[in-house]
Order: sequence, then C-alpha cells, then structure tokens
Amino acid sequence: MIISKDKIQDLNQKGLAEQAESFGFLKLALDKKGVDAETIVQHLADFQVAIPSWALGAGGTRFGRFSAGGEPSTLEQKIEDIGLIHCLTQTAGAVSLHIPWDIPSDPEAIKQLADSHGIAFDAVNSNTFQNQADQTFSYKYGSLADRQQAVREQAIAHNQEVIRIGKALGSQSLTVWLADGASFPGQNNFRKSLQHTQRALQEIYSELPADWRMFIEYKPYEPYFYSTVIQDWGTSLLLAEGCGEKAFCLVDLGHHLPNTNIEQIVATLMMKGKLGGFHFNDSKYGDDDLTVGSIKPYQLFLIFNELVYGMNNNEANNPPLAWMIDASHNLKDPLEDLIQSLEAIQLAYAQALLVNTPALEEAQIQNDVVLGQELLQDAYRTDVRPLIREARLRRQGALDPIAAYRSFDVRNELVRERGLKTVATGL
Ligand code: AOS
Ligand code: ZN
Ligand code: ZN
Repeated sequence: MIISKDKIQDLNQKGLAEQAESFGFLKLALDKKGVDAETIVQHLADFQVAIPSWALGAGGTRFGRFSAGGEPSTLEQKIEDIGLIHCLTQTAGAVSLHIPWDIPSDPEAIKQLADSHGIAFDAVNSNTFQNQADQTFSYKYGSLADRQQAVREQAIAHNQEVIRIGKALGSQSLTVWLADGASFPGQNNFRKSLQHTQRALQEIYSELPADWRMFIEYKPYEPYFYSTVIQDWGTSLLLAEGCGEKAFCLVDLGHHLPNTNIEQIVATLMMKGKLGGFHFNDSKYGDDDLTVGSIKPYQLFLIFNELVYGMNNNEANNPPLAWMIDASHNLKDPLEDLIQSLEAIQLAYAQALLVNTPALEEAQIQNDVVLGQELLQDAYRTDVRPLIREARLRRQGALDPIAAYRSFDVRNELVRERGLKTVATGL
C-alpha cells in the first residue's frame, strides 16, 4: 500500500484554516517572549527518528501474542510500513535493522526500496541473546562475557558480520545490547565477565569502519535477575572509553531502576561527549516498552531539555545522536502506536526548544528556585501542537497522522494485502 502526497494534501484541506489560525496565534505569543516560531518549526521538520524493524508487528509478552493482522513478514514489507508512517508524519526517515531477524538478501535492492520511501539505514543491531539455527555454540550462559573463549569468538564474529551487512546498506553505526548476566549469586565472576566483555568489544571495535560509531546499551536487569554485565551508564561509559573515540553509550529510557534521574545521566554523558544514541519508550515499572510519553511526559520533556542544552553547549563535541524508538507491545495497532510515539517525541523536543535558558541560568545564579521551576513549566505547559503540525505540513505530511491513517483505512488494506494471520519476525 502506498499513500500518495496528493491524497494527504486533499485530506489536509479541511483543517488548513484552523491550523493557520492556531499557528498564527502561538507565533504571536512566542514572539512576545522573544522566541522565533519559524526556527522551532525548522528544527522539528529536520528531526528524524529511526523505527526499529522489530516494532512493526504486535509485540508479545511471555504470556501471549495477539497478531494485529496484516503484519509485515519480509524486510521489504517492513520498509513499506515505515514508508507509510513516514509519509504521514514526515518524522520516521530511518530504519534500524536487527540482524539476523532482517538479513537483506539483496542489499542493493533493499537500499533502493528504502530510498524510494525517503528512508535511511540507521544503526544496525546485533543479536547474541538468542541462538540462531545454524550456530555452533549456545548463548545460554553468555555471549561476549561468556567464560568460554569459543562462545565469545562466535559472538564477536557475529557482530563483525553485522557491521559488514550494515556497510552494504549505508548504515554507519552498530548497537550492541547484551543480555549477558546471571540470575543467581555465585553463577558468574563479575570481574572476569566484565573483562571478557571489554576485550570482546575492543575486537569488534577494531573492525569498525573509520566513519562508523559503536553504541553500547546498558540495562539493569532482564533477562537475568541477579546481575547484568553492562548494568548501568557508568559501566557502559567505562567500556566505551576502553574501546576508543568511536564508541559511545546508548540510553534506553526503560533501562533504569524506578525513579532514576535519566535527565542527569543525559547531561553527564553529553558533558563527556559520550552519548551516542537513544532508545525512546515509556514505562511504569521496568523495561515496559510502552508508547513514548504515555506515562511520564514531564520526564521526557526534562530529558529533552538536557539534550537541547547539550546540543547547544557542546564543548566536548558530542556527535549528533542516533534517535530510535524501542517500543512495542500487544494492545495497539503497531503503526498507530509508532505514530503516537513520534508525536510525543516531537512534543517534548518542541517544549524543550521553548525553554528560556538564559533566564533559567540567571535564576540558578540567584538561587531563585521558584523561578527555575516556573521557567521549565512555562515551556512544558505551552500547547506546541500547532508547531508540530506546521512542521509536518511544510514537509507535505498529514495534519493529523492518526486520523489520516484511519481515514485511509491502512490496517484493513494491509490485512487485505497480507492476510489476517501474519507474524512479524522480532520480539
Ligand atoms: C533490550 O531490552 C534492548 O532494549 C534492545 O535495545 C532491544 O530491545 C533489542 O535489541 C531488540 O531486540
Ligand atoms: Zn533498547
Ligand atoms: Zn529494552
């Protein structure tokens, strides 16, 4: 299924007058505060977030999985799905592949297909948390951290293979997330596990092309529940520094113990120039992978406030970040879910761009605690939706992507094309 730009423009017609009015009103209000709405709209229009190839089917839990129907079963269909989201939102201009779930049989053809949808290849993800059909050694007790050299070598070789696949697609970064850890005290030697991991990452790093970056993702628990080798940002930073200047930390919002101050982690990593990428999602309890902004939108805003501050005060030369959504669950239509996540990301970004940083710094110098909070909340409580709609309009996206998705009857069309009982590869 392909949605033409003309169809989107037609649908937008009836909302244009109202949009012009609300955008004009907000623009005036921001003007009075010395904020240029046009600059913000431009930032929003340029902001692109990668969609992971495993989030296009209905996610499951270990208790069950309910197909959405019409799910993509090939990489080509996954790219088409991202193309649908991108043409509506104009924000999903990249895909993040998971190897081996999505090995392209013909990289050149896939590249062309993605290109025709305006989609680039973002970070490629390796997988050493599952056994593959043809592999010699099991990852049951570990991969890069495993006590057996043969297991580690197999996991290293897999990561190097993922780099080769990514290279053929024009990808420029590798994300490593390890399940390695232990569920019981006494199971593993902490120091040896970490040393093995560092050496293995160094070996993978040595195969990284000059213009590539490596992202090291951390997570406190799950799938193992006593210890995880790369448990937190400190461990991730230590490993990244042990590899070299092309290695960075990756923050997944769901990978923190409850109430962790994630915005402070973002600030610290950017101060060190070591924040490489971001996995957006939301959670109430753990790595829930819920729709971005569905539970803690104020936290998301505070995180974006640090990201914006970090990008504007970049003494450590932190490179541009790789943005990705890492969310999927089993209730919503996965494409509508992703559209909601993209919207939430844009909202938080726009609000953060509104923060009056000089005034905030002055309030901090004056120890005016109340004013500091007021300044942040003034930005957070501004209805920035007209800015986001304006950014989409200028790129010929849909004024209201969810409404457009429904009015084009996308899911039923996909079910007609692909069938009702479909299973997308992935988690
Ligand atoms: C796992 O919890 C991490 O969030 C990974 O980033 C990701 O979900 C996984 O690599 C997908 O397979
Ligand atoms: Zn993640
Ligand atoms: Zn996760």
